[in-house]
Amino acid sequence: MNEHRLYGLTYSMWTEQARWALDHHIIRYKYIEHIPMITTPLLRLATRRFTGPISVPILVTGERAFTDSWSIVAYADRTGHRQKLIPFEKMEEVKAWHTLCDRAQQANRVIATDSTMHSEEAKLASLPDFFPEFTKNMFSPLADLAAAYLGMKYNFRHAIIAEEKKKVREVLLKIRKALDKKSFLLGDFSYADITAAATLEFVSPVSDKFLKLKPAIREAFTQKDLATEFSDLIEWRDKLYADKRGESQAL
Ligand SMILES: N[C@@H](CCC(=O)N[C@@H](CS)C(=O)NCC(=O)O)C(=O)O
Repeated sequence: MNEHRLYGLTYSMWTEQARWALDHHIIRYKYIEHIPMITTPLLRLATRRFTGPISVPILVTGERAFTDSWSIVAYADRTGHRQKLIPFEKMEEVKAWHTLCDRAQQANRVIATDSTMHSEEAKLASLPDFFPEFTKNMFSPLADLAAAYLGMKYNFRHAIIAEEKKKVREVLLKIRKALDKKSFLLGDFSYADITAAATLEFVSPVSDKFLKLKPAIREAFTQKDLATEFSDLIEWRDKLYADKRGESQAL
């Protein structure tokens, strides 16, 4: 079988949900970390898409490139032999959760980028590791540039944080209501649970055991108000990880 390559951003909610699906189905892949602005040409080469927007996660198999998390999860389900994450009879429902959580994830990205930009330590921690530690202070403006780039690319330069928080909160309320103290959103474990759990990464990041974050980034990604209000969901997410996440190939 051809080697699979997954391009991603370790800390990204979209990358995490794609990785979880591949790991669930025990599909082996080589993981390649994307660095916004810098490695975009690599993504274009790998996908042969030379124009238009491009983002990670991207899964490249021998013949094809899957360029968003939903299509990667669907591919994992078609290829793997373990319990389906998008069961055929629940496809519409699972897709609706993907779309809903995507809205909260986009809002979370705005909030996390803003709080990173307000913390000198988080800005330095967000710089790629190939910059030696002692040079990072010098390159701190690059973090501002990266934030401006993401703001332009994903159209959130003029976003209002309180509005974005409201969007996240609405989605979390829906997750709480649908869970209603159950273990899974749709009766059995499915991708709906994965995308909801990934959304919570930018409310209160999961243990380093599953997704390694530098302390300053962990702090910047934590929304203390929502983490407190939705501590029941964080508890649910932690249990889901403990029971279902298994070993990640990308750590
Ligand atoms: N709809 C896409 C969303 C992916 C996305 O927004 N990726 C962002 C994560 S922050 C990204 O690639 N950012 C880095 C860049 O644009 O270079 C999916 O489901 O995979």
